Formats: sequence, C-alpha cells, structure tokens
Amino acid sequence: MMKDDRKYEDDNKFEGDLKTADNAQTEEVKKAGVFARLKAGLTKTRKNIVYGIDTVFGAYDDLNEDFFDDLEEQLIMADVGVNTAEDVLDDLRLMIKDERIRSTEDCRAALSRLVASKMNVPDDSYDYEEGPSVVLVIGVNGVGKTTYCGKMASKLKNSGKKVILAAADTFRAAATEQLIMWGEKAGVDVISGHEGSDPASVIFDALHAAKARHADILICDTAGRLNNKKNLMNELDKIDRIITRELPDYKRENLIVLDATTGQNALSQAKDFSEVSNITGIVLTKMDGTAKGGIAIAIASELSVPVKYIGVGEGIEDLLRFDPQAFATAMFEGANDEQI
Ligand SMILES: Nc1nc2c(ncn2[C@@H]2O[C@H](COP(=O)(O)OP(=O)(O)OP(=O)(O)O)[C@@H](O)[C@H]2O)c(=O)[nH]1
Ligand SMILES: [Mg+2]
Repeated sequence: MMKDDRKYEDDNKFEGDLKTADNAQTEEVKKAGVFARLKAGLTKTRKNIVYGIDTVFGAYDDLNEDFFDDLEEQLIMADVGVNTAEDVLDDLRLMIKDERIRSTEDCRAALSRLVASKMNVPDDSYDYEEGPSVVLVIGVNGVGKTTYCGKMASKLKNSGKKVILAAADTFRAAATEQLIMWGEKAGVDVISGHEGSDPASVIFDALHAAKARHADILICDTAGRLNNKKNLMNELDKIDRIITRELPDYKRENLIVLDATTGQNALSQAKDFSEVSNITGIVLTKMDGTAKGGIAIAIASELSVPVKYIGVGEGIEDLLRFDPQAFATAMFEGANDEQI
C-alpha cells in the first residue's frame, strides 16, 4: 500500500470516527429532546407531584413511619391509586432494608427506580412497528383514538414505513372525514366506507389494499364504543376473524386508548376491554391535560399489558413512546428544576 493510500485510509477512518461520534451525539440530542418534550408534556402532573414529593422528602431526615405515611398520601393524591401506592411502599421498605438505604436522597432515587421497574415495557413491544402488521385501535368515546391513528401514521411514515389507515368508525358522522384529514397531514392513504356501513367491510377492503400496495402497517381506527360487552365482543370477534383469514402472516397489535384525565375510570375501561379482546398495548392520551399523571403508574403496574405510548398534546408530533425510567425521573427526581 502506498503511503498516500494509507493516509487516505486513515482520513476515511477519521471521518468514520467523526461520523460515529456525530451519530452518538445526534442520539444524545434526540434523547435530550424527547426528555424535554416528555417533561413539557407532564408539566401539570409535575407541578402537582414534584411539589408534594419535594415537601415530603424535605420534611424528614429519618425514613420513619410518618415519612412513609406522607409519601403514600402523596402518591394517592397523584392518582397512583391505593393498591399501587401500597404496593410501591411495601417494595420501597424492602429495598431500603436490602440496600441499607439511610438518606432521603437515596430513598428518592430508589423510589424512581422502583416505579420504573413496575412499569416495565418488554423489549419486543415495538416489533410490530417493523411490519408487516395490522393494528386495531379500540377504546370508548373521545379518548383520542383517531388522533392517535394520525400521529402514529405520521411517525411510522417518517421512519420510512408504508402505512395505510382504515376508517372503520362508520358509526359517528364525520369520523371518516376526521381520519382523512389526519391521513392528509401524515401523507398516508386512508381506506374508508360509507357512513353506517359495516366496520368489518371497511377493514376487509383495507386488508386487501394493504396486501396489494405492500403496506408495512395497516392502522385501523374504530368507533368509540360504550361498554356493551356483548355487541363489542361480537364485533371485535368478527374483525379478528377477518384479519386472521385475510392476512394470517401479519403481526397483530390490539391497542386500547385510554384518556389519562379520566383517572381511575381509565383503569376500569382497560379491565373491561381486556375481557373481550386480547389487548397487546396501551396508549395513554392527554397526559398534558392532567395534574394526576400518576394514573400511568397505576395502569402500567395493575394491568399486565404495557403502556406503549403517551399522548402529550393535540399536535401530530405529540406522541411519545413510553419510557418508564424517563417518566419516573421526570416525576420523582425533579427537585431543583427551575422549569416547573
Ligand atoms: N391535549 C390533548 N388532547 C388530545 C390528545 N389526544 C387527543 N386529544 C384530543 O381529544 C379529542 C378527542 O380525540 P379523538 O381522536 O377524536 O378521539 P376518539 O377516541 O377518536 O373519539 P370518538 O371517535 O368520538 O370515539 C380531540 O379534541 C383531540 O384533539 C392528547 O394527547 N392531548
Ligand atoms: Mg374517532
């Protein structure tokens, strides 16, 4: 190899190193950006929880029973729920003993780790995003299903996927138009039917379009359903059978959308839906609109289904993957944070 060639190779390597460093930096910036958006989206909750948590941790030097009582009260006030709060406190006491934690600061970090571990999102939770897959989006009225479909379509499209939306809410007037508007914003095709037509027939058409157009992901918006279990079960069963028959090789994802501002109600909706459908993930919307975002902890730890996304606003970008540790950090380690 000639000397100049080696130099050229070295230069390339150097550029490669720079690129790796650049990528690492971009990743860092991205992470920091997502965390900033998470914190901004959780402003109301953080104002509420962080203040309360700061007060408790500031008021005690010893980790005594009064401290634990006050902490539990704060968690319950943040809508973590009595069961989950008790659970968290029991585990926290064990951690303190096992890890010989003495200071309130270490206890605070332990609380954050513990809560994050209770909201674990398994590694394969987002495999379906790679496609080919069919996503069914269900939930009661007004929780944010259509908005989620639009945001998610945009997110996946931007990551290079071919996405199709199915407007299977044929029940509510203007529901289809709403999804078509999101489709235009996201730049993806929408398959729709007539108002009042059978939702299963729209899904059938959409499945064929997905196959013919080689879509990676088909996202199906459905009508807001009240909890009439028998009808709901029949309809979901029918849709399920059609998907299994038409696209047997596609991955399946059944997401329930829950509105965080409805607090403990959201938890009971999820329980109802899980009786009639095989739910694989939760989308928790309107986290920006509640001061009681602690409901995310109750939902994630009481249901055996992971919270996969949170909605933090009405805009197309306001959807984040749920990151349990970032969430717990934003909630419990926000002391001295001048932004809140
Ligand atoms: N602030 C905020 N608003 C949201 C969020 N997600 C949805 N919304 C709003 O919630 C309202 C209802 O959203 P939709 O997407 O129409 O809800 P839906 O579940 O499809 O409603 P139906 O089709 O009537 O059952 C709209 O005004 C949305 O802009 C969110 O994360 N944050
Ligand atoms: Mg809708």
